[in-house]
Order: sequence, then structure tokens, then C-alpha cells
Amino acid sequence: MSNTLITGGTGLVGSAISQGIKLSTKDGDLRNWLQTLKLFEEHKPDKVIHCAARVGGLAGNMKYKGEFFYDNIMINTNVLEASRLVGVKKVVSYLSTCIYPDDIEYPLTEKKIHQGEPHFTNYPYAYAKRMTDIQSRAYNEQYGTNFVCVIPTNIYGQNDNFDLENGHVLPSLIHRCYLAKENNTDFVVWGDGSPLREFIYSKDIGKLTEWALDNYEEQEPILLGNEDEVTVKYAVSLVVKHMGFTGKVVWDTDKPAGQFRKPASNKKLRSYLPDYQFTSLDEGLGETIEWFNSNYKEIRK
Ligand code: GFB
Repeated sequence: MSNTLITGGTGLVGSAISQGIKLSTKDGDLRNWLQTLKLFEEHKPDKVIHCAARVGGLAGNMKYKGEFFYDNIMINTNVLEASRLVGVKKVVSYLSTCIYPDDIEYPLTEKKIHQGEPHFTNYPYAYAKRMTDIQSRAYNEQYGTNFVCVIPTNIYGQNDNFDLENGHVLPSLIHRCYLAKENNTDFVVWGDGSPLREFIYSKDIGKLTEWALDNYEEQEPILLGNEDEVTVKYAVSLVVKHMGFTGKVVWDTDKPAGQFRKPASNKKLRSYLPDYQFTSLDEGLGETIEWFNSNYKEIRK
């Protein structure tokens, strides 16, 4: 993997990739075509893992719909076009289970991505991400490139964005629980805890991505999930346990709940990797919170 370029290399997913040249926004703005082309001409990678994206949790998606559409559609369009022009042999890009149609029969499978309108809370992000699949397939057909997409469920882990308002549920809750413990206040959680999610550890996404980079050749994207669906309430109980919080948990039902569930089948992944061992949410959260507590000053928040 000597000449593999990782866009978004210092973020949640990029930092979980074991090798490669890791780019960050300090190296250039991938929304800008000329800066993107200059980076790719400079590094002339033969493989790319494209992790860079404008992401956020429920509230972030609802608040910044225009920016989430523009930033992601520009970043993805530029990265794939620059990859084509400098002769990159393989690109792995990320979609997400949140880009699926909201009104669809579960479990989610690879064939259902474009079969309807996404959820109202994040349709701009969802459509921008869906176009990465379209651009990849279009380029593969016209230019003979080998651009593939993977579809993770809700990822968590080290180097995430622990923003209290706009972050994803687990990093936001870890940060809020930490502050509640520090300040001896209640630990406020959004909703009633009944929504269901499939959380996957960033280190598993790192390993599965490196497998896809060297082994996955299909046009159709592939779901990366562990089929371990849990309630937000259960996830909260693990955050409380690993943070050693003994105060009161308060449920704020005025806050958005988003989709009730989005279970994804990993039948296709298992057809390739029948014995892959996923990290349990308990173990992954334990490691993430230990890292969080020892790196609090430096984390993104
Ligand atoms: O992670 P999250 O924001 O995104 O929320 P989605 C997951 C669930 O956690 C929702 C609940 O039911 C929230 O109501 N929740 C409870 C909280 N407390 C909190 C909190 O403090 N912060 C947050 N954020 N949630 C996202 C998409 O949907 O999934 C993104 O909007 C992205 O585009 C991501 O793709 C993977 O799972 O609902």
C-alpha cells in the first residue's frame, strides 16, 4: 500500500486506516478543483481511500442542509475526477446507511440505495453521497476505472468529532456524560432512547476498507455492518458504565429522534468474509472513552 492516498486521513475513519499518505484539510481544500488536482498530481497515487466528507449527526444535518449538499458534492466530484485524470487504479469511497430511502422494507440491502426519497432530516447529504455511487459507476463504464463504494452503518471511535450539538450520537453523548460527571450535573440525552441503531467501530471499518481496497472489485457497493442492532438506551448505559457516571440520566423528548431504525444486512459481506470478528459495542466504547479521557484537551469538539 505504499502509494495509497487517504483523503480525510486524520478523521474518524482516515485515522483508523493503518497505512498510506494521510491528507487533511491543512494540505488543501477538496471543494476547490485546482487545489484537488494539484494534490493528486503531486502524489500521483495508484490507490485512494476517500474518507473526506462534511458529516454530522441529526442536528448538524438539519441545520446545515445547503452546506452538507455543496461540500460533499464538490469534494466527491473533484476527488473522483482528479483520480481519473492522474490514472488512479482503485478508489474506495464511503456512502452510509443514512442515505437509503426512508420508506423501505428492512433490512437494507445493496440493491435498495436509490429506491426512494431519503429521510427529511438528511436528504441533502444523502443525495450528494448517492451521487458518489453514480459517478463511480459512470466512470468505470466510460473510462474503465475501478472505483468502488462501501456503505458503513453508524461509525464511532477515536478522532471523531465530539461536538455536543452537531456531532453523531455516541461522540456527543461521551462528551456530554464527561461534562456531567465533571460538573456534577444531570446527563441529558435526546429522545426517549427507543430508536435503534447499528454502531460499528472505526477500527473494524479500517480493516474492512483495507480488505475492499485489495479485494472488492464489484460495481455494486457493499454494506459494512455487524447486524448488531441496539437501542439508544442501551448505548447510553454503556457510556454511563465506561465513564463511571453515577448521576441522573435525563431524557429530553423535545429533541429530534430521526429515523426509528435502519437495520442493514451484511449477507454480501459475509459471503466474502464469513469469519470476520466484529468488535462488540461494549469493547469499542470502552477503548474510545479511555482514549477520550486521556486526550480531552486535543479532541475535536
Ligand atoms: O447519530 P445521530 O445524530 O444520527 O442520532 P442518525 C442517532 C440517534 O441518537 C437519534 C439519538 O435517535 C437521536 O435522537 N440521540 C440521543 C442523540 N442523544 C443524542 C445526542 O446527544 N446527539 C445526537 N446526535 N443524537 C445520522 C445522519 O442519522 O447518521 C448522518 O443524520 C450520518 O447523515 C449518520 O449519516 C451516520 O443515525 O439519526
